[in-house]
Amino acid sequence: MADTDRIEVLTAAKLWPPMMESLRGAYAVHDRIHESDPAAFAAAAPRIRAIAASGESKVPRELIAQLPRLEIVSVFGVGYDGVDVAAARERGIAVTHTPNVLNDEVADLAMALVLAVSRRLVEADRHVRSGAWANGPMPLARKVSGARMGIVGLGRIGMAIAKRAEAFGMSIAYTSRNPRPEAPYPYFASAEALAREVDFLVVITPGGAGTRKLIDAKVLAALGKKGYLVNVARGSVVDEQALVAALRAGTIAGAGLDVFENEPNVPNELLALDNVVLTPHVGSATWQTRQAMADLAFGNLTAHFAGQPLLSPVP
Ligand code: 8YV
Repeated sequence: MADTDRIEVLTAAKLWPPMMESLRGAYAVHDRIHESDPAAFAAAAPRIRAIAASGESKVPRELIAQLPRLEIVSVFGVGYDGVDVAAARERGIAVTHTPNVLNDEVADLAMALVLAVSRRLVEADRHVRSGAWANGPMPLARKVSGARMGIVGLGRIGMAIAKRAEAFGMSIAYTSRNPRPEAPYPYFASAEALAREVDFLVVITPGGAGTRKLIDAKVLAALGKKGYLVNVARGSVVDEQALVAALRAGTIAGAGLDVFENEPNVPNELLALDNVVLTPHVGSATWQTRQAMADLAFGNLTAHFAGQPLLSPVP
């Protein structure tokens, strides 16, 4: 039962336990009762003043409408495509996220997936463990150093990926909604035009309606049978059906995927393919980075309820 002297907070995700502990230390926390316990939610809703969400959370207009005292949605994650920001703004509800603190981590994972899929690391591990090595060597891999990388979405994380790719002697080009004059890389107006010119297409653009299925069959065809796709953004940005078809037909060479359309469900066709490396949305998942994200997400709530400026409101 909530202690009503305390500010009441609803969580909209299964949050990282240390983050949960911080929240419980400072607030009366209702853990996802809107999903699990309609009666408890109906009773608490008039008192709830904050939502603590994750990058994958859904905070739709309908949920916001049920919370008359809601003041802030604090997202534990940089992506906030699941939050109806327009609905929040209409009511003057603040929305915050955790930019910057995870740039390095997600960029590291993007490079790890580039290397893993092209150098066939997961297949190679299986080759050793299964004893297949005794029967012969692995098929050859694809060289990464000096290859051409195309980045879809040259924001903060995209720039961190570019910096790493430069250290591998890769050439870099990008597409994004608008060119970034300060970026020293060639700009392409579309993902399709970019895909035609690169060996690795790395997707790190925000999710949401504006980028839904941006990477479609045409873009994959342009990437070509020697090209690799890496997605560390949102599953919604890639047409997963088209990707499965391209991988099965050999229209592209392979894919490294950290995100999927309907997490945690991954299409069986993907599970069956050797030319893909799959990770379970772990872009920011290290102790160090999750702690930094928790500090920032919690810090935004603290600042708000202390009447101080927010640390990292969404743009
Ligand atoms: C998640 C993410 O927030 O930052 C994002 O946008 O997708 C991730 O960092 C994280 O998995 C917490 O759920």
